This record gives sequence, structure tokens and C-alpha cells, in this order.
Amino acid sequence: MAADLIHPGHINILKIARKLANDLESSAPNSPKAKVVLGLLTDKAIASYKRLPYMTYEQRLEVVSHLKEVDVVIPQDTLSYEGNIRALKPRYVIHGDDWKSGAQSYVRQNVIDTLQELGCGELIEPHYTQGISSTQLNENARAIGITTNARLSLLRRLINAKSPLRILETHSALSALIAQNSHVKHNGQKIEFDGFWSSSLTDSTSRGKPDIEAVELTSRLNTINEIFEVTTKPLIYDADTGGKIEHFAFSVRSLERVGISAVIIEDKTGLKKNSLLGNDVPQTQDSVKDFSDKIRAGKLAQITSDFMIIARIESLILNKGQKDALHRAFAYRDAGADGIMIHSRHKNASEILTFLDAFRKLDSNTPVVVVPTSFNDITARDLSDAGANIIIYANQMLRASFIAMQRVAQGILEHDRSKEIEGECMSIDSILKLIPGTI
Ligand code: SPV
Ligand code: MG
Repeated sequence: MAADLIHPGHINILKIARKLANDLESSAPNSPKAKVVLGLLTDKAIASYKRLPYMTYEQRLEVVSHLKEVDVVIPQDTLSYEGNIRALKPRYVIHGDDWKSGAQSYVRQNVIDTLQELGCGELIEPHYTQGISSTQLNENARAIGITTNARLSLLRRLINAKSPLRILETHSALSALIAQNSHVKHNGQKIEFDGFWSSSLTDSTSRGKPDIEAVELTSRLNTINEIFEVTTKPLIYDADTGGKIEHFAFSVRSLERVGISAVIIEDKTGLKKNSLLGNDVPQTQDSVKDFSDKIRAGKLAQITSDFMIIARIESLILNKGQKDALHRAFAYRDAGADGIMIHSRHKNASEILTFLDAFRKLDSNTPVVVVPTSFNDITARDLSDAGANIIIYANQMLRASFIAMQRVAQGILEHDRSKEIEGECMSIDSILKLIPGTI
């Protein structure tokens, strides 16, 4: 069980398990006590097929350990039951019959095959209690929302549970709602965005301002508060250079206070220009020492242990080479950075892959973030296989909306009416139904 939102369907299954254990005992009173063992799926096992649970493994363990039908709880670190079945050689394996179709059907088949091979046990599949599903409860919980602390800690939990994490740029509550709810199915597995990116480029552009640290923190936090009012996923904040060391310490606390999970600061100094301009404009990289001091100041200032400070390396953007990038990555990590971001403006991912390969040979743990805006032909899965943990799609939502709005504005002027561009707009009926409570 995932046992995140315990409902009567779970209890029904446990009661059946208890009864089978009791029957075994009364049929063989001299044998060792028959135990009900609950395999509790870890965050990692759950994240491999659906959203991360609301409660941590430790919290879920605390709950199920106190259920009276359960004798023992053991971790199940994979979606597959094979490891635990081989270790326990159970008399019965009990699982709701809802896994006969859908994403878990191959897991079920593996259970059947393993039991047959071991010749030890029988699969019992009680009818899943209709009308109650954790997915439905999840919908209800989402309507209720999430607390600041729970949201803040989500990113670290997700990093520990799965890779890649797919993060989408959002510059308004509406764009965040689209990011929150978009999903596809690949081989029966639901794939969705794991969180949001607050981009300095699109936050500035949507205010008609240049991406030069001209939009102040308070203004950007207002947008993020609006995003947080209607969503539940974690957010990574693009803090440009982080400003002066003394100012950065205050910014970290402001970001934590609203429930932001991580801040990324880039090792540039002076008037910051967007990285995708590279050396086409004057840009100065910070010294390793000064930037490391900034990371240290931020780490000292943070209040929660879950907040992450991620150091962004601009060496490849500024043509300083792989050696400089690697040297900085380890220096920033050693200064306390919780992750690094390596950026590139090349049209293909080769220099990112070279960096990942070299970095991962020496460090298999530190989370690595990449932003495939210019090298957009590589998939998130391939970047993850190469060693990246977090893939940020940094600006596509704003770029898409600009094109759409411009076409419509132009079309109205050209035709002197809106009839011709109606097909490019969502219908009035749809917009009235989009946000619950409008009607
Ligand atoms: C942003 O989205 O503002 C970023 C990423 O910092 S980039 O624009 O590629 O520099
Ligand atoms: Mg930026």
C-alpha cells in the first residue's frame, strides 16, 4: 500500500488479511504465529507511477503501524513486489483487484509469476471498494490546498524520489493552472510537470521590462502568491545574481516565508544580462570566492532545512570552458550549494552532456539542473539518463502566449471585427466554465 489517504477500501483489504492470518493460525495452532505484513511503498516507488504522496514515508509508517490488523510494516522500495515476496515467501499476497487493468497490470503479472515460481503462496484480490479511491480523495485534497511548509519541502522529496523532474515556467496564476493540470500517459504511466519556474526573463517581459534585475522582489512575490493561491506544486525561483551578499540573505528568508522550495543564483556580477545573449553583450562572471561567500551567506540565513540554494554556473555561456565549469561546480558545492545548474546556449546538448559526464564521475549525489532552451532536441528522459535531475522549460509559456495574443490583436485590426479570429480563441462558453465559481 501507499497508504497516503487511508480510506475504507484499505481497511477492507486489511480485514481480509487479518481473517486469513487468523484462519491459518487456528488450522495449525502449533505453527509460528501467522503475521499480516504490510508492504509500505516508499516515496520512490510511488513516484515511479503517480504523484508523490502528501505524507512522507515516516508519517505514513506511523499511521499504518497503529492499525490493529497490521502486525509488521516493511518498506517496499520498488513498484514491483518481487523482492519482498522472495524475502518473505508469504502464504497469501493480498491486493485490491483494481490493478487488473491499467498501469499496474504488469506488476500484478509479475506477482503471479513469482508466486508460481516459488510455489509458496496464493494471490487474493478482494474487490476494490467502488466509489472510494485515493485519486478521488486526491482531487478533494487539492481543492483544499497545501500548507506553506508542505509545499516548500516537496522539491527535496521529489528529487529523492524520482528523475527527471520536469519544471515549467509560469508567469501568472493562469499559466500555473495550466502547468499544474497538464498531463499525458506514456505506457500507462502518468507524466506531468513536477513544479513551476519563476523566470526572471518572463517575469520581466510580462511586465514590459528588460531582464536586468529591474523587477523588484516584492513585485515578483506578488505574482508567486497568486500562483500559490490556486496550485499545490513546488516552485523554483530565478533570483538572477542574488544581488549583494547582504541583500541575498534577506531575500532567502522572504522566499522561504511564502513557501518557495529553491532559489537559483547565477555567478555573474555587475549589470546582469540574459544568459542566452552570451558574449554578444558585456557580461562579467563573479569570482569563485565572492560567489562562494554569497552561497554561504544564503545557507546561514535560511530558516528551514528543506529550502535549497542552487548555484548556477555561467562558464559555458561565457566560453570559459569545461575545466572552469567543473572547478566552479565543486567549489560552489563545497561552499554549501544544495545543487548546481549548468547552462549552455549551444544548439545541441553536447557541451552539457560532456559536463554531466565529467561531473557525475566525481559526484553522483548533488542535484543538477539544466535548462534546454536552445538545445531543445534532447528529451528530459535523455538528460536524466545523462545525470541531470531537474529539467526546466524556462520560457515557453510566455513565448507561446505572446504569439497567440499578437495574432489576435493584428487580426481584429485587419478585419475591423473579431469574427475572423474567433477560431483562435477559447470559446466564451469555455472561459465561463474554466474557473469554478464563475457561473
Ligand atoms: C530565465 O528564465 O530567466 C533564466 C534562464 O534565467 S535563461 O533565460 O536561459 O537565462
Ligand atoms: Mg533569469
